Amino acid sequence: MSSSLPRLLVVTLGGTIASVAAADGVGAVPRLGPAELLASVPAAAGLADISVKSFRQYASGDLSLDDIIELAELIRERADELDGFVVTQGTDTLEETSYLLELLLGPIGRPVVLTGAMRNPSLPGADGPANLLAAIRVAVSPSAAGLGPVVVFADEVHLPRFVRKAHSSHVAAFRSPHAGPIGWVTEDRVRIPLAPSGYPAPLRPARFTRPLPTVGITKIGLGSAPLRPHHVEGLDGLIVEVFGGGHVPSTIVESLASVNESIPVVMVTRTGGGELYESTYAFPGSERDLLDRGLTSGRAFDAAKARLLLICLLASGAQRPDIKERFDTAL
Ligand code: DAS
Repeated sequence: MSSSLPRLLVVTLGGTIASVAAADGVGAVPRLGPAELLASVPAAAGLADISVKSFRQYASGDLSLDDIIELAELIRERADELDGFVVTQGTDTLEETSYLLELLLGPIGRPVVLTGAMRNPSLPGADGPANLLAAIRVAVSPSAAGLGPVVVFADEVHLPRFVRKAHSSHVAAFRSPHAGPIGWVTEDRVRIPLAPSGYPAPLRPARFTRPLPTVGITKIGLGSAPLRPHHVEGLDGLIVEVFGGGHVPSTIVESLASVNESIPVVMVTRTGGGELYESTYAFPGSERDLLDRGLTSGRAFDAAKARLLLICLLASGAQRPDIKERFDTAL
């Protein structure tokens, strides 16, 4: 007899949520598969007809862009036969994998929910089971169906374009500067009262140039020296984390402008929040100066997400005006 429950695919990629003590007993390594993760949340069986896929077994820093591109294809291929997807992985790169999935999938009419854990299953107060159960609740909730991928963590629902891992060890490590969480889970109730005003057209990896472009990130600090050619050797694009609303020491402006002549340079604020200015200051090294010299404003993006967006745009063959336009409109 076929079940009337929503059909859900749980895809596991490793991370703390799947980690157990290493062979020598020191530290934890990803080893648990989906069946073991689901065994920690018996209530899930009453919520969905769950199938599983062990996709990767990595610390999340070892996931590649191609891993996530392949995951996006898997989700796209199976979207017709399933009602939702849950992806479990390490938290270190969750803010990036979720955003890459948002860029590649957009809202595909099926919830795609990413989660993980800050404490592995052997630690007191392990948060994996609670996060997994909350993620499953969101993935079977009609309120998530019209959205693109979301991150569910510590009972909050976050949009990938905003979410950041903002603490190295707290269980509530994820925050969304600018927007805050768009929803929450309380007991068995999923509430998503906020939704983005739109999604740009999904990017098509089938059309990406290979190998994928290489985009670096440079953070400007007090007294930073001008960039030299070897700093950008081999790069196809550069993200520069600048002071405040869009400022750098006046001594490095020429070097940034010169790098921007050969590869696109996108600036983002190093403050962790807020959008760059465009017409507030006019001193050498100000946002106005840098924009006049052709640098692209990363608007309110953080460096990690700006890097992913620039990689995808360059891989799609985007030229400078397209890149500027996408950064201007992507949030
Ligand atoms: N920081 C660990 C985690 O939270 C490791 C990883 O990201 O895989 O899962």
